[in-house]
Amino acid sequence: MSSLRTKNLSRRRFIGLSSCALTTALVGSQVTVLKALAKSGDVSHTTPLPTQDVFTSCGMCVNKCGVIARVRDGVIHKLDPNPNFFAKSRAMLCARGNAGTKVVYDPDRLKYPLIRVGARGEGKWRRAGWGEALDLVAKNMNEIAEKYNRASMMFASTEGTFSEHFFLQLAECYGSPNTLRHPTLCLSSNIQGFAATFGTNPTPDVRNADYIIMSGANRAEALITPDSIDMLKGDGGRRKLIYLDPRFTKTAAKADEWYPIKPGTDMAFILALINVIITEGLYDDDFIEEQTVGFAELQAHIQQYTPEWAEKECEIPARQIRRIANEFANAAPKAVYYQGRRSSFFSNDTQMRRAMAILNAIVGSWDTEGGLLPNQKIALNKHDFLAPWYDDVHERLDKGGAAYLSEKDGSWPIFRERALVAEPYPIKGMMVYKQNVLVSVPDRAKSLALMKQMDFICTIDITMSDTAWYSDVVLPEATYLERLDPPEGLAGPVPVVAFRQPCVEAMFESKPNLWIMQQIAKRLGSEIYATFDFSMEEHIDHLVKKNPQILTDLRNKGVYIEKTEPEYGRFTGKRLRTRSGKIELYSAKYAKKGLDPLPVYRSPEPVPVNKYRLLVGRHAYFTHGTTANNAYLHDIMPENSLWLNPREAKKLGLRNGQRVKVKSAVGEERLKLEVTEKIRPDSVYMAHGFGVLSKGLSNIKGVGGSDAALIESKYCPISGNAAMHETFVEISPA
Ligand SMILES: Nc1nc2c(c(=O)[nH]1)N[C@H]1C(S)=C(S)[C@@H](COP(=O)(O)OP(=O)(O)OC[C@H]3O[C@@H](n4cnc5c(=O)[nH]c(N)nc54)[C@H](O)[C@@H]3O)O[C@H]1N2
Ligand SMILES: Nc1nc2c(c(=O)[nH]1)N[C@H]1C(S)=C(S)[C@@H](COP(=O)(O)OP(=O)(O)OC[C@H]3O[C@@H](n4cnc5c(=O)[nH]c(N)nc54)[C@H](O)[C@@H]3O)O[C@H]1N2
Ligand code: SF4
Ligand SMILES: [Mo]
Repeated sequence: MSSLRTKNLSRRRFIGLSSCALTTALVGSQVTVLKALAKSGDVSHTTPLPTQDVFTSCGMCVNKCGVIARVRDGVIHKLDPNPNFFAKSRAMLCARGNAGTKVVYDPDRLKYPLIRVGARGEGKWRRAGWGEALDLVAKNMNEIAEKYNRASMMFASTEGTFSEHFFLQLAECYGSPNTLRHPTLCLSSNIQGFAATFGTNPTPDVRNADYIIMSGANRAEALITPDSIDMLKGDGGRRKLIYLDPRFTKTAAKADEWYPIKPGTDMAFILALINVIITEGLYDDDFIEEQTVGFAELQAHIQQYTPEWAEKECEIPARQIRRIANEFANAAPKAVYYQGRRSSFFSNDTQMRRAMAILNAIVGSWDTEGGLLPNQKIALNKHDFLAPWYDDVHERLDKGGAAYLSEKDGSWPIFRERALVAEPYPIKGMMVYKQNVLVSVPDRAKSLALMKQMDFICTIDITMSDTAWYSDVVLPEATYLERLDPPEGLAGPVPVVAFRQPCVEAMFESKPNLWIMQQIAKRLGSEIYATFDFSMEEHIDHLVKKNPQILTDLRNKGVYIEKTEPEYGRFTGKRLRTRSGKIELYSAKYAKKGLDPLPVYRSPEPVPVNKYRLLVGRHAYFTHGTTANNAYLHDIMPENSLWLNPREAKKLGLRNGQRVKVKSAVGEERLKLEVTEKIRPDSVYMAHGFGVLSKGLSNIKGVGGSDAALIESKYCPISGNAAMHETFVEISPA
């Protein structure tokens, strides 16, 4: 095994082989490619076939697991897990990670810059040269700045590529504060709730915890490494996993106990656990005394939340709540109430996450083996640049829309609401990088309306996503297996640094994001370009300047790691990044803002008669709404269906497999019905990623229904995080 840079295959030969392979790859599988190669005469039968094993990181989801790409004859033959990456990915590649080769050799991938010629969304395109396409982007950006304001250009992006940084740099240098990042569709409430309590969003030490409660975190399907693997470690019955989900998921199947909790009531369950732990004196006295503030206030506040009260809300029996509270406290500090990642469930999500944080704190599950660990990353040298100054730029459009709105991430639902009425100013241009707005932001009709009012839309993607389909210019980025991407520290119980190096030459005319950003910057003027005047190699050298060993290890092992086991007690005697410097059970900061300083329970809106609550969530084969068209994954799951409990199906006279109409206040979709005991009678569920608008996704066009078209736009008023489970739907035969 060796890195790209140390192989003896000459570059000239490598390029020759790969370009031959690549034209063939367009029409068939890798096998066809290899056969064609063998026949083409390019491959000499007297010399052994060239072989390369390239260390890189998976780009199929946020986890960035370590990969060894097996490159044969200039074609990526197979992707294997990198055992050196054990600390983060436990030497695993999931189904999606394995299917990564199909991202490169996908006939549907974007090949050239495209310029729209028909009406928006009509799908009529003209192939353009990079020069022409980039000129058009820069021209429109300049016009919007002149006609309106620099803030009238919005920049939507999602992490997962390591090089989103350059896109954000472009936004900053152009002079727009309006960056719309994925956290408000994902984990903003989590970050907010835990940071308000601990000053950081901690990492659970799942591997060493004896008792884990997971609610709204389906780790066996919604993979987060290393948690997904670590939670499965049963050790002679020592380990207990309690799981709460309105659906019987794969995680439920792996758990010791599963409770089909009533959606939106987790906070009642958690508050009741706190109530039992406090009233029965099961908390960690010394820890609370030394490391927390506000216990007296919590003690008084929690009296009302008895298990008997909670049972009526969450439908988990009071005696089970008492037992679980006792078991949890006895296992502490090796006990975690697992905070999960996506917290775009209900509008009370930040306070629900606060309750989780408080529960962990009162049993001392903090900075200790098997508990919550302060978030840590291996720091790299910062990339500083001097952005041009503009006198007349507006503040964020969504400013003040939520109590703690992130300046960098914004809030998609709030932003779009204001943009649609041009209040306080119009939004006229849209740059999109690796975000699928029409699929990932609830209430698709509103996103379409937003796009309709734009003077200009440019999307940088690897495939013809719905958002690309509705754009004016579409720019093809090289896929993650074709790019050199900068090193990045990944948080975890054991932090690591990962990076990407190209396994094959970028196909067709696709280009890495840094190059695209540089070319746009060049056209926007010398002051902006000055901040981009470096090569990726120079950028990487800069990032590892303080510790060049990082790069050496990345090249030789595919990962940089400083220790193999988690470190505990790092914060002993140190101030936390909260106002008091301690864990804030009672949040004085929230009180001052007029927010509940302790979590106050409010019942979710009841499900109206003849309606169902729509739930969304992951499944193991796809990443968000993005990978359903991947040929390998499509094979495993060709379409989505609507889960409905048999009791309700009978009531509605519907049968398994029939097509149904699902109608919410904002949309209507048709898809197949799946009658299953795996869901509560008051809820329905559908997987994400189907019902696409784009006709450039051959495998899934016209198949299944879109959840984004049905979900109403609601959000948490503290974090601005979207609330995706507050939509009710009616079901009828299609
Ligand atoms: N395979 C795969 N893995 C992924 C991703 C992916 O797209 N595909 N995406 C990654 C990303 S970005 C994220 S944010 C994470 C998301 O990770 P998770 O948040 O764990 O995943 P979800 O499946 O979105 O939601 C979890 C579960 O919550 C349940 N649920 C709904 N309402 C309630 C409720 O009120 N209470 C409780 N207790 N449960 C409820 C749903 O039925 C669902 O099974 O996954 C990451 N991992
Ligand atoms: N209905 C519903 N909506 C949701 C969720 C849900 O469960 N249900 N989950 C929410 C969550 S937790 C999250 S994190 C968000 C995520 O949603 P998004 O932020 O939209 O992210 P993705 O869906 O991962 O990818 C978006 C786009 O990136 C493109 N892409 C993939 N790789 C590359 C690359 O290397 N370069 C470029 N330029 N583009 C690339 C894909 O083709 C896709 O069009 O969705 C949120 N929205
Ligand atoms: S969890 Fe799967 S898709 Fe995500 S980075 Fe790891 S291997 Fe890739
Ligand atoms: Mo997410």
